Amino acid sequence: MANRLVWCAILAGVMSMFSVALPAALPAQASCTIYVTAANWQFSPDHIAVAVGQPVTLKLTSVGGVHGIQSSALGISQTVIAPGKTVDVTFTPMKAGTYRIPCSVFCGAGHSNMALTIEVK
Ligand SMILES: [Cu+2]
Repeated sequence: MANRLVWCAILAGVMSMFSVALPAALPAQASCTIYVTAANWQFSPDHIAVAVGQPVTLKLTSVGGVHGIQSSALGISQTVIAPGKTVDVTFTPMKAGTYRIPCSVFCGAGHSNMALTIEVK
């Protein structure tokens, strides 16, 4: 399956629309929600992009197998993603970079290749 990129563009879009005309009206922290589905053995999307300083909520679910994410660099504590349930993870990325988050629950043959990439810019 090809990589898919979801760009959380709420804040970027607001800024491009209003930064010249209405700088004082910018919301300091527009929040952003991204749905991510785990399966054996891939996150979908497996590549998301978010903005520095913008709170992000990931809504995570699984359609096959038990998976997980964890990133101390991004402030995401160990989170188990189980089939048929949705778990929310909210974090605020503070440092630009590309963060590869491997599946944090051993899930079988494809486990070592399963990762979610979060690009912060
Ligand atoms: Cu997994």
